[in-house]
Amino acid sequence: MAVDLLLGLQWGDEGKGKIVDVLTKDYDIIARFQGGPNAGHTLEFDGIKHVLRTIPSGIFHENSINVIGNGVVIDPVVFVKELEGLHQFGIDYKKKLILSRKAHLILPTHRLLDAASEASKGKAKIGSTLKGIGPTYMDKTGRNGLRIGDLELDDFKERYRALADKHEAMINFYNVDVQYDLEELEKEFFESVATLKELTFIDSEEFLNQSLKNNKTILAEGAQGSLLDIDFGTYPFVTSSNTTAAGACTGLGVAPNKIGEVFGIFKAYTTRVGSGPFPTELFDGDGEKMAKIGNEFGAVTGRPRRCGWLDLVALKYAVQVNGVTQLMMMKADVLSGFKTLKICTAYKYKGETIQHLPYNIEEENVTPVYTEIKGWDKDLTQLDAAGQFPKALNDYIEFLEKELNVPIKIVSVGPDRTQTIHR
Ligand code: 2SA
Ligand code: MG
Repeated sequence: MAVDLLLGLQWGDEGKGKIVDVLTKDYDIIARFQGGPNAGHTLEFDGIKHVLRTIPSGIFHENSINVIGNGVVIDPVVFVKELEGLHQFGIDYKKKLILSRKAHLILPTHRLLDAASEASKGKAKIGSTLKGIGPTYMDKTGRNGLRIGDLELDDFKERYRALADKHEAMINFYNVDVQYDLEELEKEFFESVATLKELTFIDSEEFLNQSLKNNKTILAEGAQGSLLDIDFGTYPFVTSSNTTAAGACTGLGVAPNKIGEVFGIFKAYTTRVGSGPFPTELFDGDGEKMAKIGNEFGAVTGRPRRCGWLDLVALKYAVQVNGVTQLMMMKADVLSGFKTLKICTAYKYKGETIQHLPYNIEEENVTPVYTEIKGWDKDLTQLDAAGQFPKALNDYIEFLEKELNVPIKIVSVGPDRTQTIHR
């Protein structure tokens, strides 16, 4: 058996939560391998909207086991709030949620450090979600971090204190105005830790590899998107983990030859939250229309998302880095009513026309070159089979498939589970 991957190919918010929810019924195990509460996977069904942050989307399915892998960073405070949300919906999460002992902990001071770092950067700030992601991964690679397994040690409190004291000194070093009441934050942290300890902690790489041997099916659920990858994204405007396919190997402890299908999810257009380059960004009525019809506001911070045309240069790059085997195009319905659709098929870069993603994609270096395609008027939200697609939508899909050389197997035409069309 193999581990299938589900990855976002743009800057996050591609709609992974929805697809993982559609796919999970086919898998025994759903695993998260990177990121943490900076993710916000929105699922909608039976008229109710759920936002998951660290917990895998399979939690809503009766029989799936949900694993939080070693590559994830966990904030006990946010995590316990998420558990409370699940409890309200009558979900018995204790039986089907397990955490890797090697996953790192986000401390309250990591969040404060995130805020201090951002404040110190002024206009050059990353636009982070302020969840403490960067500082936690810094402590991981700096070999100072605390892990879920440490919660089982007798001297956890002392270890916590030593690291938190160091963080406080660092916060002071930034010399910016960050207000906080650490005592209050720590009270909340330790209360949440107590609840967290009621869950099952495991050596997840062992569990996952044994499960593969026992013919269990596993889906690894990515968070954020390929262009936010710490190595391959638009550095430094990225997140602090590997969001691409290789991150699933290191974040779960499964070997590359155990990876099966790689499902790549993209929006029919492009969005980005936070700072950083975005060559096809729109500042006109078309961009506003996408934002309004697509309801483009961040699931975590509520920030409005920047919108623009589909960037095929960037998408090809993501397909290549991840080895995508099947594509899923989300939010096709949002593009209904545009007379003409544009697809960026090349960049003008230093006087040349190029078709790959260069080192520098800042506005001053890159001008998108567009191919225009006729739009469609038809409302797609009520459709239930690919046979009902308007011709112009089929043309759009076929153009992308030809350029990307990967089949588009799912087209999403609305937020609900049922608005998912297989091709
Ligand atoms: P951080 O907090 O250190 O990871 O922020 C660094 C940059 O990464 C961006 N970022 C995101 N952008 C879009 N979506 C994100 N999460 C999704 C969501 C979840 C998803 O909110 O719906 O699709 O998996 C996300 N997380 C981080 C952030 O804006 C900074 O630019
Ligand atoms: Mg999202």
